Amino acid sequence: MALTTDLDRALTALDTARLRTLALTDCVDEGELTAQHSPLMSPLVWDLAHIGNQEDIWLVRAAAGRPGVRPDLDGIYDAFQHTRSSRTELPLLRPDQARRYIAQVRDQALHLLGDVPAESEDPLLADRFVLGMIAQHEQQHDETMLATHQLRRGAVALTAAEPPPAAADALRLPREALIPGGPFTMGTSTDPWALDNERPAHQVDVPAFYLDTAPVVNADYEAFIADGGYEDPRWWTETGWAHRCHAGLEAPLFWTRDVSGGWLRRRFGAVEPVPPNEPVVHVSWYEADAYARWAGRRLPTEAEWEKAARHDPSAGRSRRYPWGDADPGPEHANLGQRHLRPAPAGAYPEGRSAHGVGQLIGDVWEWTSSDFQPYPGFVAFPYKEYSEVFFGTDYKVLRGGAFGVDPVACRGTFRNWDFPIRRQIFSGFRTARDAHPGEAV
Ligand code: AVJ
Ligand code: FE
Repeated sequence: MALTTDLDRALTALDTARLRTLALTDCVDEGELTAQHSPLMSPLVWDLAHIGNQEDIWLVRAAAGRPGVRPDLDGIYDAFQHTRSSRTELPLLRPDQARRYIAQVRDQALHLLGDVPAESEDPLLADRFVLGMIAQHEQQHDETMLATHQLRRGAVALTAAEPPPAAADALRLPREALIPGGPFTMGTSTDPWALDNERPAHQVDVPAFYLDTAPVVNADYEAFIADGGYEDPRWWTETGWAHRCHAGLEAPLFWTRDVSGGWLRRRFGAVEPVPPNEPVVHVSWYEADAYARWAGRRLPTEAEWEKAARHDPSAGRSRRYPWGDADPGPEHANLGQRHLRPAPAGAYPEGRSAHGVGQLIGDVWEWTSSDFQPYPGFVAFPYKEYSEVFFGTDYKVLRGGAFGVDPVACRGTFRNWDFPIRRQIFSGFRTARDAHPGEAV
C-alpha cells in the first residue's frame, strides 16, 4: 500500500525547503555568502544556486521535458567537477542573481508539474517522487549550509528556541536495551519518497545485542578524554590512530579548554561551557570507534541500528519511525532546525522505539560500524551519482538524522554516509555490545 503523497505534501515540502534556504542565506551579507568559511565547505552562494540548478535539471528538464532555465550553468554547479575548496574560483552567480535563478526555476517547475497526476507511468513522476527527491535535496544542502554556519567566524547570525529537557523518567531509563535476536525487515520497497539506497526491503537476521538507550553524552566523552583516550593507541584502529596523530585530534571539533581546564565549545558563533548531559556532536567515526572500544563496547552495525529503531516485535513488522508510522512531530524528535543543538539525553519520551531506545531520530547523526554498501537487489534511481558511485569501503553509514535535518529527509530507513575522518557534520554516536545466550535482561 502506498502512503499518502498528495500534491499538497509535495508543494509544502518544496515551500518549507525554500523558506529555510532563504533564511540561511538572507541572514548574512554578500561578503559572507561568497566567502570560503572552511576548505571543507562550498561558499554559501554555491549551495544556493546548486539547489536551483538540480531543480532545473530534474524538474524542468527531466520531469517536464523542457529545455531548462540555465543549462549553461550545469558545469559550474556540478558537485563532481569541482572540489568544495575550489568553488570560490568559479564564475559563480552573484547572490542576487542566484536568488533570481532559483526563483525562476521554482516558478517554471510548479507551473509545469503542479497538475501532474500521481498515477503517472513515468517512475520519476509516480507518487511525485521527483518533487520529493528535490525537496529532500534542497533540505540536505540546507543542512550542509547549517554546517557552514557552524564553521564560520563572526557575529551570531542564527538563533532558535532551546530544546526540551530530559523527560521526568530519564534518570530511571536503563542505560541499554536488549534487542532480541531474529530476522527483521530492513529498508523499504513501499515508502514512495525513499531514495534508491534505502531500497528494496529485505530480511536481515540480527543476533541479540544491547544498545544504548540514548546517544553518548559529553560528560561520558569527557571521561574518555580525561582517561587519556586520545593518547592511547589501544583504543584506535591503525588508520584511526594515524589520523588522530596527523590531524592532532584531542577533543571534538569546536571544543577548547577554559583557563581552569574545563571544556568550552563554540556553537553558531557563541562560546559556552560544554553541557554534560547533551549528546556529543562533531566527532569523527575514528573517535566514536575509539570511545566505544575504551568503554568496552562497539559501534552498532547499520542493521542493528535499524532493527532497534523500526522492529515492532508485537506486530512482527518494521515501522517507518521508532514511535510508529506517523510523520515526526515536535513531541517525537529534535528535527527541522527548531533548535540549534541536540536535546539532553532522555528527552522525547514519545519518540522511543518499541524496544525502549530513545532519540534514534533527530539530535545527532549516529555513526554505525558499517560501510556504505548497496542492499541486495539495489537499482540506481534516478541517477548513479546519488548513491551508487559512493558504495564501497571508503564511507561509513550514519543513521537517524540530527537537529538540522528536516523530517522530509529523515526516516527509519534513511541512510547517510561520509568519510570516517569527517566531523564538521552533526555527527555523534551510541554504543552496543553482543548479548550472550542466557544472559539476564
Ligand atoms: C547524502 C548527505 C552524503 O551532501 O553529499 C546532496 C546528499 N547528494 N547533493 C551529500 C546530496 C547530492 C549527500 N549526502
Ligand atoms: Fe547536491
